[in-house]
Amino acid sequence: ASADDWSKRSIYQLVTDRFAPSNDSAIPCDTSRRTYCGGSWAGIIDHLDYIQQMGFDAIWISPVAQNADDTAYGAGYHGYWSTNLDALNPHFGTDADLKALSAALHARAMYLMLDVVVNHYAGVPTNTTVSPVNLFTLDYTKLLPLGTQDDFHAQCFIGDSNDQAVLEQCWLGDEKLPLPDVNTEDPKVVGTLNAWIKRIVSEYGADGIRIDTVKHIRRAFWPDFVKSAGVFALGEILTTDPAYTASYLGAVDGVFDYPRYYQTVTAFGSTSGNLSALQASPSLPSMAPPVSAPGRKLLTAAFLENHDQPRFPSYASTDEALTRNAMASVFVGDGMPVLYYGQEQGYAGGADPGNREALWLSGYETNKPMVAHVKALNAARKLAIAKNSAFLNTPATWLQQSNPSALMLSKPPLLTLLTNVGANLSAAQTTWRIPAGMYKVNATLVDVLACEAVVVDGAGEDGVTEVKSEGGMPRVLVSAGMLSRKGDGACP
Ligand code: ABC
Ligand code: CA
Repeated sequence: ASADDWSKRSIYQLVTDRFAPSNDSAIPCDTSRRTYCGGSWAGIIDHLDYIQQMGFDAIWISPVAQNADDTAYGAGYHGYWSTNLDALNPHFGTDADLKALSAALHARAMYLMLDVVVNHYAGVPTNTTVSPVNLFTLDYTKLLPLGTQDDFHAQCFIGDSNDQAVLEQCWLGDEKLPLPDVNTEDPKVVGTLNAWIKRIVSEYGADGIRIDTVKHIRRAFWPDFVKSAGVFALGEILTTDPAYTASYLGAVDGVFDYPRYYQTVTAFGSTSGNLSALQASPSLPSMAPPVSAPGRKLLTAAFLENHDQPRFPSYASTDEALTRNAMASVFVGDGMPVLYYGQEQGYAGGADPGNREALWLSGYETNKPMVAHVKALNAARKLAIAKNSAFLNTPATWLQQSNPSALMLSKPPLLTLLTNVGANLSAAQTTWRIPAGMYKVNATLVDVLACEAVVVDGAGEDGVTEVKSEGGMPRVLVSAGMLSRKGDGACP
């Protein structure tokens, strides 16, 4: 599938080992042990209804290659510690299981996104010395299909460097678990990796790929790799800097909007969060493409959580209103929304590995307010895509508010009212002001989260319409006439 196809989708990100075991076996899972808990590809197939009924039409699964099992930091249950790209991770199932998952998704018109790691492998040291020349000895013959020391960059750790050459050619990891950095300058290695991505995409019918550690490989490596994949490629560039993120456009087809992630957490992470930074920061899709990729549109993926960051409620603690606002902002703005599994169940695990809880312990309960919230947000986005052909290509804009804890985001036909006032309204009450002239006086809008009508009365100062928040909750408004009477979609 292409970038355009993907831009209309909502993605559910899951950690394969933690989403569902085969045959629904009730396995305990202690995240602090950093080892396998038993999730599998067959388990995912059994719970596709759960994902689809929330309105998702794509899933992103953990990297599928064989990983290191015994390291100083446990096992590669997350999939990012490859040892052999040509073998599947046997903990997740068989070749037939992965193909069956792909087929089951396609039968539902859902997409499969494979996560791919080519920057590094995991190297379990066979001896460690303090010598600065040769920190440790690794058995490179075990790292396949490469297999020689020349296929890797010389040993050095990135540490906290911002030097681009160091980021690209030194190693992630540490002395206890080095992640040998692939020599992606070597044409033979490049050829092997390009052939590999082409093969796995076609063999498992992937519709797109999520590329790990994009900023750790030279930009010029990526276009041929992406072309070999032949499907949409979404890149992870872990940074707070919008311009740096945008500079990877052309190298990959789309990027995770990490800068916006950080601002969203700052804004909604507490009732005293700074909303103006979020409002003031440039939106990636409205930034000019780099000179290397003239005319290219920057497709982004928006998210509030992922497997590398503490879950949002671990900051916003018990205030569910803050979580609801932050989640809403992901779905109604620019970029494909990505929801990290467990958000819908209110999981609150902190930093990795605490944020990788087993979902089966929740019982996949669908009768929960947070699940309903996710459903309503997906429905609102789908409605917007259907009603306005320009929705996906028109960057969202913030409308000025006088209340410092209120935000208003316009991305027609959606008008979203956000607040970080929190659930405790005794502290303050949030009122949003819809400017005069945006809608006709007497027009009826519907908040598709609460399924409540809001009449544009123009009765406030300068003809504004004042809308109040209930319990610090966000509102997503559309014209009443857009809602279907058939009971499908938003506010059935
Ligand atoms: C785990 C623990 C570690 C422990 C280690 C042994 O085990 O988290 O505490 O020391 C995989 C596993 C992890 C594992 C790592 C390392 O491997 O999933 O559980 O760590 O063995 C991707 C994947 C990620 C994966 C890898 C490695 C890469 O999404 O799941 O991790 O295959 C860098 C990379 C980024 C990478 C990330 C984990 O590391 O750039 O691609 N993600 C700064 C740097 C970033 C750096 C980040 C690390 O720190 O600029 O380049 O990311 O946290 C500030 C933040 C900073 C932040 C800046 C931009 O903003 O506080 O951390 O970034 O505000
Ligand atoms: Ca590298």
